[in-house]
Amino acid sequence: MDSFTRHYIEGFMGDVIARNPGESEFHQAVREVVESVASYVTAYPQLMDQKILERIVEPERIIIFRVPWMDDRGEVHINRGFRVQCNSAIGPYKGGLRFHPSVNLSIMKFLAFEQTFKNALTTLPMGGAKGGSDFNPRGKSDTEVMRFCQSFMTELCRHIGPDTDVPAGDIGVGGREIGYLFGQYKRLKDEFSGTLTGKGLSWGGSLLRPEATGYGLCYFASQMLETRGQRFEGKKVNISGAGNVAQYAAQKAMRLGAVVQTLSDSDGFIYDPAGLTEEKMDFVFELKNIRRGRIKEYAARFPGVTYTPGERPWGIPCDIALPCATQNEIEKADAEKLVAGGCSCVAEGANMPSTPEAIRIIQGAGLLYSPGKASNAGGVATSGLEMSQNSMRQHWTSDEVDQYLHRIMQDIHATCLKYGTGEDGTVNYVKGANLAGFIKVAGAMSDQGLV
Ligand code: NDP
Ligand code: 2IT
Repeated sequence: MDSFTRHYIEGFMGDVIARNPGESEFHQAVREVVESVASYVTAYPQLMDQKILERIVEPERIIIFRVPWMDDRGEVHINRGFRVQCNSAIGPYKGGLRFHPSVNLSIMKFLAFEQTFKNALTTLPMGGAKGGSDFNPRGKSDTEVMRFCQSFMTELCRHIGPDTDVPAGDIGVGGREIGYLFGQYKRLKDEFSGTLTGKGLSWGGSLLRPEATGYGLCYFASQMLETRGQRFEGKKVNISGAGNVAQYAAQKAMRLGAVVQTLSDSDGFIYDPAGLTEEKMDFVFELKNIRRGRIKEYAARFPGVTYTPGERPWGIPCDIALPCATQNEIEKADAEKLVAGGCSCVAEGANMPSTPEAIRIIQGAGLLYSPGKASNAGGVATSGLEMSQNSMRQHWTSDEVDQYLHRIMQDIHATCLKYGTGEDGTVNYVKGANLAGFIKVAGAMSDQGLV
């Protein structure tokens, strides 16, 4: 990189940090994109003149609101709700809702920013947004979750709609929460529309949406492995998380013949050297989605499995790592352990699970590495397919949706190769994903004038 471009990046980041003080996750996400696209931007004077990059890092709209609700004992609680509508250049705002105590403006803005580029990669017409609340669903009853969702939607419904902004799930928001949110939206707006995705199958949901992020991740990782003549079969796979993305990544990897050795939650991880089976997967689905228990119960249920509290699974030697829990869950020391353990591929299911230092180590050691915005895009892509089905008043078969999902993940992979292959033939998936997403969004913004 020449010194002019380096200077441009540091000047740009200095302004972003000054305008958005303390928002470390947002700075991290922006820096990664700016480093990927700076040479392109500085080569096109019209992009500089139109301040496209300066506009992309300023969300179009941010809504922050009070969410009061009452627990089962009659005590009143106040949470904070967010919706960050980052960019609508290529379609209505689209992105998930996260309910987790760590939620703050920085996390919402980084996720909405990442979503903008991810959605551009899907080939479908969707802008980027994210929302959520610092509400902690853990330990809450169904009725408490319902009251919270109803209060949250009472405000959010003013800002969303099938052609405006279409939320979906993310951490802490699954089928149960989407049901309560949809019910309240429909009641307040008197409208049965596709305003949320991840809906139940009998009320407008798409087959395969629950599976889509994890399955899409494995389809993408298969393509990455194929560039080196490898496949999942017989490989040892470490997965973090035990939620929606982790569960279906584990199921697909297992069905592709891999030995899935680990799952985790925020309390610790399980290591099963024999690997997951269909029977063990059924146990995990029931444990996490019905009983809402903790992953340590897996170790108590099956022989030969160990549970390690307070640690992540990256120290167990593996061939493929699929981080599927949360941001910054692979730090420098974790990346060093993965490399030392013989790992040859890291494909991200979560959003920004690797720190910049970790990415440098993983890429520096020559591992295959894909950023979440490319490899986890199957979830939002299938949300896009749910929107299409809702608009057409149709319901596609599982095979039809799976074929679309396969094709979209293949297209995203091909796009990463097109924009990310260096002169020496190595592929930088980060650069490929960021540059391709940026070029699409920037072109649309340029066409639409100064808005
Ligand atoms: P879930 O709520 O279903 O599961 C989240 C899992 O990650 C749980 O096992 C949870 O453990 C763990 N986790 C959450 N926060 C932390 C933390 N701070 N430290 C350690 N573990 C944590 O969420 P999803 O599976 O939907 O989402 C997982 C990741 O995938 C997120 O980064 C999300 O943004 C991303 N993603 C999700 C998509 C989707 O369609 N759902 C699409 C694309 C990306 P615990 O129970 O202890 O909290
Ligand atoms: O991060 C993500 O892509 C999601 N949580 C899914 C968003 C969606 O609209 O399906």
